[in-house]
Amino acid sequence: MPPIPVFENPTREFFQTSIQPSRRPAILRHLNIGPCLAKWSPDYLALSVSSHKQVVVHESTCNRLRFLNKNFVYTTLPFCDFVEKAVAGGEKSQNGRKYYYYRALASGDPRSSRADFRADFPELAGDFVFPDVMEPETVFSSVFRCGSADLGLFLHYDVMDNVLCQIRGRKRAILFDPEDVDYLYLQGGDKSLIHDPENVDLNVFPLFAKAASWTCDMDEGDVLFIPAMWMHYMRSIEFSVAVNVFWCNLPREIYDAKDTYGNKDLLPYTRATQGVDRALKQLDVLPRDLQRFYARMLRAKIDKFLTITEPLRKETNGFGCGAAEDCSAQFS
Ligand SMILES: O=C(O)CCC(=O)C(=O)O
Repeated sequence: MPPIPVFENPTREFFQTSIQPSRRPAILRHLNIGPCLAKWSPDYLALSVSSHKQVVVHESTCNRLRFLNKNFVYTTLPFCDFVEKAVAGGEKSQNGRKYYYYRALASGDPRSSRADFRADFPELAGDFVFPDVMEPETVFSSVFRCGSADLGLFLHYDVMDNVLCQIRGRKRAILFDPEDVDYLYLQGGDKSLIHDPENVDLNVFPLFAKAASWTCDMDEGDVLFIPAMWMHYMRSIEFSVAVNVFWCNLPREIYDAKDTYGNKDLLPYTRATQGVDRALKQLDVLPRDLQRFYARMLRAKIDKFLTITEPLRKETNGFGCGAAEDCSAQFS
């Protein structure tokens, strides 16, 4: 398990010239994220946010949320009731154990607008300072997240660079390099069939044994840089509050304009898959055995592409030193 390197109070320049181009995750420690760190107790949150605010949350009797083969329901609650339930989450009650997770959506129509923490939570906006690592004009969305203790959020990727600011409660983060995607059982989208990478049945998912998990336990105040396409699984150790900020690390026109969550695949890939579908359709006129023969020839082209395009990182950790431990020692 490679550890995720830690950087103490990196400047924006260091982040943009060294950490971000490495395309590796990193913990950024002691950045200024504002008074939320001292203020955001469950009571403060419940009392500060308007009692009229309704939120749509994930509710489950299971503490490892699965997106594919869903084991949760969406339920609408007043925000203050949600906080109370999330804090009590997992406690045995008359209705059995229930766990709660909230991923803020835009207060307007979430199908056409993106979450914007300052607009969605005006009462809390002054408490949170965006980490000063990305260019402000590239920010895509900012998402308030809150959930019960010991709750795992399914393994998935996003298509934009992201900083996850952990404000309340410790959290375990487990990430996977996009180079390991062949071992992660994606179902043609951003979610994996493996919902809990801490407990994987290798009889069902044997390739998972080849994937290297990048792990850290985040403390309150830690900011995790999650580069685009790095699969991530998060498990709160305690009642958890976080805000994450997605930004466009590539030119805007590369992204799907209909994306409001930061997880719709990039347009060049969407076009490429349409091209593959068209290419395979060309084979329809052939007998089945020849279709399969030529499909294999097409696959060989992609395999060749993968062998001639070297991975960005090989032996080094991308920060110009040999092992992540050396590097974190150098900068932390
Ligand atoms: O920590 C969480 O609750 C989930 C974080 C996440 O999925 C993200 O920042 O993209």
